[in-house]
Amino acid sequence: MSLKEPVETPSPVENIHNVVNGVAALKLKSKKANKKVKSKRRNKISNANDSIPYHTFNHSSKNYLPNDPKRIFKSIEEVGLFKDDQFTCDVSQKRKLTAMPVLVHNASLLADLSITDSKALKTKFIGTNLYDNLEIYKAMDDKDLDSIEPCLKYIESQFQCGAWLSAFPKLTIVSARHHIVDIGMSLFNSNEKNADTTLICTYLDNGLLLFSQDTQNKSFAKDGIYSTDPILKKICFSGFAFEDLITNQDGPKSPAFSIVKARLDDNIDLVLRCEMDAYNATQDIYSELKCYANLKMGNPQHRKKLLKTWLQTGICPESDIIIGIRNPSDGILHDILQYSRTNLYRKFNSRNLTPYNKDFNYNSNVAVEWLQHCLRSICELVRRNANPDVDEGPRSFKIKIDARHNIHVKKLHSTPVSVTIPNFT
Ligand SMILES: [Mn+2]
Repeated sequence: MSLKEPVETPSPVENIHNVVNGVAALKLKSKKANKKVKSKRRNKISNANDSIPYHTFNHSSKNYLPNDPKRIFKSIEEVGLFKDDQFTCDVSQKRKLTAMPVLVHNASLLADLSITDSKALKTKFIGTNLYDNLEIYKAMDDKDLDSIEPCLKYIESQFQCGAWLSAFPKLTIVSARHHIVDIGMSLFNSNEKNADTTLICTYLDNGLLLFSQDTQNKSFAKDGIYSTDPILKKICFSGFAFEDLITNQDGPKSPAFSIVKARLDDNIDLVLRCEMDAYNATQDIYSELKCYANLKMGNPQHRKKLLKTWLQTGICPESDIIIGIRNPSDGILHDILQYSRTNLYRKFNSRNLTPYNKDFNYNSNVAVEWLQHCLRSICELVRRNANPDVDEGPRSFKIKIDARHNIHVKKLHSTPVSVTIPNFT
């Protein structure tokens, strides 16, 4: 069953504009030319090359909550690790123990323990003040945050040994994970002031499609650790303090990444850079670490937060989720909760919760369907506008997912200077 949200119709002004143009053209052209104009006009109305309207999005009901929601990708495989400018295809357990922050032993055992047993393991951490010494933490700068260099290193290694095969219309999206998460979350934005999600996509003739941030979008870089609000900043940096508390790392702390190759369908692959918080050596999986105030599922914003975490952990190698619960006013750690992805899903998409009547009830299945729709639409819009037969060199497009969830493409005159073009192509 498909329960649809109201369908957006094209704005009447646009239609009238097209009709007026058409009528003007009809008056001026001979009888023979009329036919051509008419069919051209029809094309323009029904099949604009530069956008994909929201009503083409087919999705399941927002109240459909299966035991296990859909998977995002057909397949996903970890293909490399990256830290301190070093890339390696070695993803063995041994390598992860040196390259990644490693979850402290007690925390790595939480998954298998009863509530009583886990309480004993947690006591060492409970009561820590996560707001102490926050001045030692520093956020990644914009460039590092968005860098796809680790992905390009992997692709280059495949090119060199002849293992990289790609041909139009097949595209390979190359991106930092956060863009994929943001695209997926763009459906659930009814409470946001700037509800447009924008992105720069750069098409290369070898079928790579590089995603990068749109630095013109004013909403970018103003939230979280980039906020100028001191209280908000404190709350965000306490996440770093929680990471430090329950992980160990060889040498100075620097971001560690897992590189994954995923397949959406026969025409779209992805190579993604995922920053990993911790490697759980007991389970041989990763752990995504979060630090939140007490979670209340009656609060829609909390459900949204967990949906985002659930989506994020579906776009990387297998991960569970460990949440530090702190008191927002004094930063004291109260509890540590461990969830598998499935258990997290069952918490915020529980059938026992009163459905939220906006934002698709933060439904995970709909989120997966939306993300797939967006990735396919972006690739389709680029294919329509890239002119693959002409070797034009890299060409960049601005993608916009607007507040009404229509997806638009605009070809840019040149590739922004911030976009790194690989030199092995
Ligand atoms: Mn995290």
